[in-house]
Amino acid sequence: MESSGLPLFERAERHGDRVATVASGRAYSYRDLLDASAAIACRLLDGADDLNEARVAFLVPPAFDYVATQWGIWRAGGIAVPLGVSHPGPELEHAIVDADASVVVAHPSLSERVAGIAEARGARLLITQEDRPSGEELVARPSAPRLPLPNLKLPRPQLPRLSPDRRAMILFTSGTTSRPKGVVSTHGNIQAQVETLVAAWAWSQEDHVLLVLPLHHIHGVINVLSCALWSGARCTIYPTFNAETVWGELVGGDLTLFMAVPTVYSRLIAAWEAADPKQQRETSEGCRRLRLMVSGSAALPVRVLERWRDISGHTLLERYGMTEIGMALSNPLEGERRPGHVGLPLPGVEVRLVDDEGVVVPRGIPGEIEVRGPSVFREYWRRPEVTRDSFRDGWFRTGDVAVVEDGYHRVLGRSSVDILKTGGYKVSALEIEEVLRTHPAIEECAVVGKEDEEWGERVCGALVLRPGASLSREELRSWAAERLAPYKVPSEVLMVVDLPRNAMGKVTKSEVKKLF
Ligand code: MLC
Ligand code: AMP
Repeated sequence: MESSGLPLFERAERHGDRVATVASGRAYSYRDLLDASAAIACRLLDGADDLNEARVAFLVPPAFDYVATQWGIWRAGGIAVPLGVSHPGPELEHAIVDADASVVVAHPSLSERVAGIAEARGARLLITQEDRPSGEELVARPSAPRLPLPNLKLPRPQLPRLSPDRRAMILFTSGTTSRPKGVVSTHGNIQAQVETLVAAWAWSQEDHVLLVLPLHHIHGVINVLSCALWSGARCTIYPTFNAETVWGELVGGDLTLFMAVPTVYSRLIAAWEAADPKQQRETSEGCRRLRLMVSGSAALPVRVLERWRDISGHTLLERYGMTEIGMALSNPLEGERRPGHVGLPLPGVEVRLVDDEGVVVPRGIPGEIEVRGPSVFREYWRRPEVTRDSFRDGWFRTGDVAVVEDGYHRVLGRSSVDILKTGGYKVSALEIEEVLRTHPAIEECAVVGKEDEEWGERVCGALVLRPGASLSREELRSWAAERLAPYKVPSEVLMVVDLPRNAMGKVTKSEVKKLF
């Protein structure tokens, strides 16, 4: 078959019979992945010779099907738009409509959630073959065509040749604007994001990584999955995080790497503390067999780092990144990993700290992190003005503030109070407020983040109800859960008579925070 021209797939050909992924207890080789993705690419092409950057949205839980679908979209010349499996209808609809997807691929267990959206838009709906545990009943679903099974040999036309500047993926990210915007990365961006981590953290084909993160965000997609598959390594995939399962893999398996958000480490610590002494000893010994454990996506509390070191013997390697830029700063693999710090620029990534005017700040003075290099994304999807405003002289403005101390960067926080990080997910207070305001009982509201050891921040909502209206916390939460991803639903809700405002009548978020 004609090669796609992309090194990822050429490398996979060389890794052939090595195990690429383990999911639902079954191992799949690189050859399985190449065969399945080629067959999916052919089905997507449907006789055409190139998808020419058509958007293919896919709602597939983390497993072999996810990877085969992602590769299939890429190999057909499409843009992969992964959807959040925990997302309710309105979030899925926003992504599908905003990306202007012409094809929607869904796992059979999830297809009903997107079938109506696809139909309303006239988009093609395709269903993946499911990795079903035996005995599970088939659910009723639309009679959409099935994507081919992994080893099904279909007659294959030539797949398109792709250049690195082709758009490859759209990941949705919350910003200060009301709805999430699509971050477009090219194949070249993705390659640069992967290569810098492979070099810095010494990935090799001997590695075996555990994936328990969602696959609609960069941490799971790039740092774990794509780095593993680029390296010829093995990736064991679970559809969701569960502390007991992770401990089981750490004790009984041959993992070499683990990467997660701070909340996951907090959960693992809690599970360890609840275990009996024998289990504690076994799990601690299991951890010591790994060569590296990484934390990122949110600030790692020093207390968590220290507790994890006591339990596992590992000093977590903390790094800093963002959907738009991949990873930018990292503590070293060899050498000092300094608690509370995110280290130095990764190979090939330029980082500078600037003041409000864009002037580089002297050492020791806080400044906004700006990033430049081949791993920086191409654009926000169909938002040329937002894209333009996000760059200054070719540097991407992250909105994060940091300071350099003794050569290492320390992240001090975000420049906007309206961007929260909860469980490693970025959420926009403004987006949540806009949705809450559509509730008939709500007159006004303000959403803020409350600092929290386990979640980083908790989403908190202060509500002013309309005269005579009543609304309980539970009613609000279940109403919001139908409209917002679970991690955006306020976990704390407070009814207030009025919101604190400044002389100009603007809500003062710092005062709202004090209410919680
Ligand atoms: C869930 N709950 C929350 C919550 N999420 N409460 C407060 N804040 C949140 N964010 C509640 C649930 O409603 C539930 O309550 C209870 O907590 C337990 O829920 P759960 O379902 O067990 O939580 P879980 O799904 O296990 O979530 C924890 C998690 C998850 C840490 C595994 O949040 C996660 O996968 N986070 C990773 C996100 C990620 O990949 N981010 C990277 C973005 S990329 P109840 O009452 O129902 O029991 C990026 C760039 C970079 O940031 O640098 O990497
Ligand atoms: P996202 O927009 O979901 O890609 O999340 C990126 C954001 O996560 C960054 O802009 C930072 O605010 C935050 N972040 C990532 N890693 C770290 C870290 N190690 N410490 C503090 N914040 C981090």
